[in-house]
Amino acid sequence: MAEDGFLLYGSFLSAPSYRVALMLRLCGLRFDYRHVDLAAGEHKSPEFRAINRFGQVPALRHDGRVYVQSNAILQHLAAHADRYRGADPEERIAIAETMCWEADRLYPGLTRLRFFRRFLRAEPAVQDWFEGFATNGLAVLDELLDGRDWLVGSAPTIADISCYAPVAQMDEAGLKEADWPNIAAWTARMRALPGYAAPYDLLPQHSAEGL
Ligand SMILES: N[C@@H](CCC(=O)N[C@@H](CS)C(=O)NCC(=O)O)C(=O)O
Repeated sequence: MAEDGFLLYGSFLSAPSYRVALMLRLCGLRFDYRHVDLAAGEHKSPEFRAINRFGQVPALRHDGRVYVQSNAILQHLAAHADRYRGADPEERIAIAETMCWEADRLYPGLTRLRFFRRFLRAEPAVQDWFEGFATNGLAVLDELLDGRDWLVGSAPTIADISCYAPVAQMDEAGLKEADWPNIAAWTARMRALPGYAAPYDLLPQHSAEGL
């Protein structure tokens, strides 16, 4: 177990796994990592269901407890590290609101478009439907970032880290950051944060699952 006592279960293909790894990295917290083989169905095994009752990655073991659901894990880490958590109660509510929206509208569209386009190579009508869902989410994100550097308050928070993870893989969904100018400027700011690492640089790849 890493000195800081964190063990992350995840997959290099998974944006929610990446967002937890990125938060740990940005907070300077060392962690051990265990790959969960989604293609082999390892996440549905009784052994893994005993770790995460929802049968999903990521999960984070810390201090004798397992934390699940990536946005809830970010909240735990923000409180633990006292980093990226917002300046006051008003900002913390706005952060929670943004992260609920992310899980509802941003992540599902982007991740499913990526999955159906890149991995399943689904028929065009399916890809088109998910492209609409994904681009609606991106349009809202672009508006939220209009005239501001960060999603909430005047400094980066877990709301930014949450939203950044699926956006970081949008090229794999066939979308270009450059088409959303406020998003493109914000991702540049995210990539300049001390400790930042890109998805495939942060989580070891397991080539058997193929990219
Ligand atoms: N809301 C969950 C979503 C996690 C999620 O969708 N994980 C995917 C991999 S990216 C997964 O485990 N999929 C398998 C499944 O849901 O059965 C979170 O944020 O942790």
